Amino acid sequence: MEDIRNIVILTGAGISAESGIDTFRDAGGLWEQHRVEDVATPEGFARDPDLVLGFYDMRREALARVEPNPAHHALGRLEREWGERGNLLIVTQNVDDLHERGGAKGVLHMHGELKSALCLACEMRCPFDGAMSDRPPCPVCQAPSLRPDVVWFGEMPYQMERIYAAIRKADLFVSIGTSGAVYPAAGFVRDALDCGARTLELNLERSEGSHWFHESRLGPAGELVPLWVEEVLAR
Ligand code: BV8
Repeated sequence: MEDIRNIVILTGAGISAESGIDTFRDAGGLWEQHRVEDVATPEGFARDPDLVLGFYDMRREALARVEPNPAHHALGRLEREWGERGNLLIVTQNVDDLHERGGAKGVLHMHGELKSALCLACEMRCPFDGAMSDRPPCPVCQAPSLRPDVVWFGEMPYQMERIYAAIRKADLFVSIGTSGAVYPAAGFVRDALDCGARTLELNLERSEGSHWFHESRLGPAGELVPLWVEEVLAR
């Protein structure tokens, strides 16, 4: 296999599924319990802020009851041990903190984070845990104007230029636990291909973008990711 120096990894809800966090599109997933339009759009928030704040409070609170799984720990190990061989960037669509709790440090949360708050009054972002439903004051300006610091449909994902710069230099693009249903993340594999990277998918089932991957390995992330990390570190 050709020399691999720069790796970009994209993760989705599937990497946290074995930790007990609902995915979006699997049976019983989050989008079966709530309409996207009602809880993950600016319009939904404007229409019923209590519903949206409660939806994210419930998900934030659930975080305290779950643990990172072997897939999160394996990526933390890969990041620690990849070292001087080249660059490694973990981009996640997930808003949970399981990558960090699994030991990864430089994770790029392109859709924001449950444990971050955005103030609609002063536009500051700050770490946040607890509930927003009771309208706590912004730690910076004290206004009761916090919203979840997550990227809703129709909003621009974070740090896109940094992601594209990493993809342009990537030798290997690995997609883990994502359905390939949401853009712009779902398009990254094509950008990676256009830049000459090898593309690998680790997923429970074939995703919507499977045909863009040189290789797809199907199975639970908790099994596939540690095996893949062993393999890539042993090269
Ligand atoms: C934007 C954050 C532009 C908050 C989320 C028509 C065509 C193309 C695009 C569009 C279109 N109409 C609208 C759009 C744009 C839209 C979009 O893509 N819509 C889709 C539905 C068609 N995208 C946007 O709006 C994005 N913004 O485009 O802005 C712009 C331009 C200029 C100026 C301003 C704006 C913003 C998208 C972000 C939305 N926010 N979430 C929150 O978490 O609540 S999206 C949400 O779904 C998640 O964050 C996640 O990112 C995303 C995808 O979900 P997945 O992570 O893939 O999870 P899913 O359940 O779908 O799949 C799980 C997978 O895991 C499955 O494949 C399953 O098999 C697998 N799995 C399960 N268990 C395991 C497993 N794998 C391994 N092991 C297991 N154990």
